Amino acid sequence: MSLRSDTLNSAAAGVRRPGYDRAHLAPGVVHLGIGNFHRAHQAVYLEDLVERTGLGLGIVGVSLKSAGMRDRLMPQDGLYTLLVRDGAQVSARVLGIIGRMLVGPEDPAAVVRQIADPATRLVTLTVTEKGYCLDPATHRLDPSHPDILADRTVPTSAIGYLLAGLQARYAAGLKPPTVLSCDNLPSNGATLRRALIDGAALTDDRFSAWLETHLIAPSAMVDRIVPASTDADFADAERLTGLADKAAVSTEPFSQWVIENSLDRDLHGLGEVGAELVGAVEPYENMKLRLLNGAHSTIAYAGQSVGAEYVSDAVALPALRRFVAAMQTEELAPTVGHFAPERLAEYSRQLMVRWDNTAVKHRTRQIAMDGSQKLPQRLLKALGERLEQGLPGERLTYAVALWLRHLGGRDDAGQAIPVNDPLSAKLMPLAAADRPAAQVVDRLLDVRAVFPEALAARVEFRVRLTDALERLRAVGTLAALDAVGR
Ligand code: CS2
Repeated sequence: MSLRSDTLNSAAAGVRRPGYDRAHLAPGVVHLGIGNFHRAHQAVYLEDLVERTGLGLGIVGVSLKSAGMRDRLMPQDGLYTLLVRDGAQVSARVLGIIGRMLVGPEDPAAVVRQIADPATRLVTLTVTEKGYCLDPATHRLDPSHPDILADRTVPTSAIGYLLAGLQARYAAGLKPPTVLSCDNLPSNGATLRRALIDGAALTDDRFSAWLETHLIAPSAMVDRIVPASTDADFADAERLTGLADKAAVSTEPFSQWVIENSLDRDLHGLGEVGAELVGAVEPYENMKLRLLNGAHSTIAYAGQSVGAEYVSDAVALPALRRFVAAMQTEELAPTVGHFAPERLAEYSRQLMVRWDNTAVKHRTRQIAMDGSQKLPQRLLKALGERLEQGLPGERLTYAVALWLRHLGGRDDAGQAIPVNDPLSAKLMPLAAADRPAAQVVDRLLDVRAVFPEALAARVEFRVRLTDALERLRAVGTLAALDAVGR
């Protein structure tokens, strides 16, 4: 039997399921970029909020690219199983907060109508770093981005859909909904707001000024490790609930959502279901983007070089584990600020425990994607700050070298590895494994979309980065990392 509204009551006893009447849900939240992360993170908080407050806010999930998620979820009436895995333990819960799904390319106007609908109070986004169509170094909208150009004809990018929906609200004399970025970008709310205002100004100054006055876009830090679903997830969902589920998603026990408290007052209830509402999100973002994501990218590139398929395999390699822990403690934590050193040390320790969770099958290949969009905020900012202050940044330099090596498309054994990056056509030839390291470094550091001028201009950094790349190539990833800082 498959999971559906009319079979839900047959779910195994003890499996938590929607504790509210789904028939009373009305679309109130539009989510752009509906994937596993949204379904294991924001959707859980919203489900809890609805259950607790009776606020009938359902989610309309929007896929901006393919129909896959809709095709799996809608035959199940939007229901899906969330598995929480902690080592050998796994628990299952069925969520029902997603009431509708739209697929952008099939019917762009329907998405625009949904955003424009006065009942839509909140638009959330998980479209990944590249989905914002920004210049990765400056984080300002790139007006020459192919998707932004395509938006002129038909909404294509998340920015394009939002602008079309917001413009319809403007024309109708309505207020905009709150927009809430849930991606790993620094000051993600302010960044999204700026991108929308700049995007509007490309065609209509008055609309842009209206956004400047009315648009509320809180920044938020989101954190939960959510891998792509596997057959084991589908099998476990069925075993635990008694209902077959082709949309099951699995995650870790940890979850965190820190939101700037300018959020819509009705949604303050999120604070009662585990979200933290704070005056300034930036310190939390800094902590997470650097200590978690910066280390994550490092683990991913090193892991890809040595054939470690999952994060838990990679951090089990003593040389890599020591290197990452030392990079967090010695080089990243001191750049975070705001929090007491003990808190940052505890956060880093806790991260290692999360990465050790072998039941969470998080592929290094997945994290290695889109490095050009990730490195600036995850590693380069901290490195630039340290060098600026005359502090050493040797491990961070090695982390950058790991990425350059990755772009060469070969692992330690000389085998081809996949490189998935929107700039790969440009970057891969520059980083080819048979080019001299000094040449790779010179060419890459000239890529202004990734490396800020101030960092690239540091001669000593150039020399050290070249050395690091040479060492990685000469002795292999683990031996090279093991020797750093000893
Ligand atoms: C990861 C993140 O794929 C990646 O780049 O670093 O998705 C990471 O798993 C999340 O930010 C954890 O909250």
